[in-house]
Amino acid sequence: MNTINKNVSVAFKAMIFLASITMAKAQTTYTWARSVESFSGGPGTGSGNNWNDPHKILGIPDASGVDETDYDGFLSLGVNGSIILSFGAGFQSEGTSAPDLFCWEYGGTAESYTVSVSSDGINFHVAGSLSGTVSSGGWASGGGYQTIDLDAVSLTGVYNYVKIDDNNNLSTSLPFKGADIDAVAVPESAIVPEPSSALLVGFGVLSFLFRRRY
Ligand SMILES: [Ca+2]
Ligand SMILES: [Ca+2]
Ligand SMILES: [Ca+2]
Repeated sequence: MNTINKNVSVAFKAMIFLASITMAKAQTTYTWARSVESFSGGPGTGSGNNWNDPHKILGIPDASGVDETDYDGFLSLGVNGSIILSFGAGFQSEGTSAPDLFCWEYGGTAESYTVSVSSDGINFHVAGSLSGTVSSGGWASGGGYQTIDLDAVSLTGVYNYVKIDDNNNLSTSLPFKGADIDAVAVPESAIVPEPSSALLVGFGVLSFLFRRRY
């Protein structure tokens, strides 16, 4: 292959690579809960099993199984159990009636739970309670999501934490008592961007130019 053809080939491969990154980004709609800040499991989930590991709530919905022999991928909160999650960045409502929080529960009928948000991880504001039939989530079959609109309850700040509290209502049998949460997400567009290092460098250059000129 001569040099020109080789350069064209390299450029073409680079274009394909950049296009694939752009397409992957365009398909990403949600930012998923990234870390467990605290977890207080209620009674009714046993111990040391698949269903009381709080990390099963992180990432994309992946709950699966049909009975106790193969259930996996969700966290059973237990009676009045509680978990606090973060997304690795602040998030805020979009200022419309569009959903701002998405909670995936495993099973066709979500056991009742309350969703709250907080800026500091200490003072939480109730955003709503969820229960009843879930909508198909497009990921794990057998479960689905329900949504919270922060604007409907005038929660328009920047929040860093989501708390989910089981309401001890319609609790299923041992060892799956309490709501069975598979995943929690905010829309990707709700994430409040941190000032990037490139932006900070840009401000530095601008201030240098202004200093020179004036
Ligand atoms: Ca909203
Ligand atoms: Ca349950
Ligand atoms: Ca999961």
